[in-house]
Amino acid sequence: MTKMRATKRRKLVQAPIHDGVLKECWYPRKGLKMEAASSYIPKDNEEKPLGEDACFICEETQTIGVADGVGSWGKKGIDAGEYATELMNNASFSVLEQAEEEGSVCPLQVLHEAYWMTKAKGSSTACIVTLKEDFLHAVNIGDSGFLVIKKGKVVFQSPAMQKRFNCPYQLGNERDTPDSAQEFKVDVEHDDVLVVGTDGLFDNLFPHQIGSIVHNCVEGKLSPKMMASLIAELAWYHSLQKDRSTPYTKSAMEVGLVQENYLGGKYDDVTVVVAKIV
Ligand SMILES: [Mn+2]
Repeated sequence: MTKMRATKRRKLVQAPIHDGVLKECWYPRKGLKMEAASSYIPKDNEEKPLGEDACFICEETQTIGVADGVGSWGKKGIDAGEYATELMNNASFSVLEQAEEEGSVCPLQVLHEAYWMTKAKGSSTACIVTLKEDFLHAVNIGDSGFLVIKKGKVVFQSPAMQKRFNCPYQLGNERDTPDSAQEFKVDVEHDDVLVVGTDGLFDNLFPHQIGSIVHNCVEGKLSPKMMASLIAELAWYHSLQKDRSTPYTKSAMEVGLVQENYLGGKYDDVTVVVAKIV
């Protein structure tokens, strides 16, 4: 991936039209870019070595997507990982097409197009984030999602969309459509960090834990690739533990599914994408 230097120069931009006259003016734009990298740790399964998550990073259009095929399709002999992979392939295709034809990317439109193009059987959660005009524009359906971290503090977290415990909203055959998705617009600045992931991340690490790893990594000047790997490895490690409080067991306790003091992680595929705003 080509790294882009931050630019603090003032740019000539078009001001809004007043009285029908298009005026030009100077004002400071942040000129932000994302430097992104991913890490994926699929569950150990010889029959399904690629797991059920999928993701893409499109540097040209400053867009990231993650998806998590819903595992219960396995009971019907369907590998929902194929749905998630096709959905993300179609999303990356749609992102490039939109950028070329319209000059920018609309995540909700990408999700609609990817959904209609995807023919595999199964269903999947999905989260697509793009950086545009110094804002993150995002769309999310289900329990994948994203965090924005500023100086080690989580300043934004997309909410998980679940119908009930461990049953996310999902795109797919006989399931939900992109009309159920939530849209977000989040202001970002130089040095903020975006973390996008599947529930294998968010069920095993609390947001403040992700924030503090990111903070330490930024202090240590680690690359987005190193940050993504460290976060994914810690989430995976917690997923195997039986004596640790995790978001997964905390939620299970809150809905009364398990007794108090129930501990442990949720063993799952873990996808993490980290983007440094530069
Ligand atoms: Mn998952």
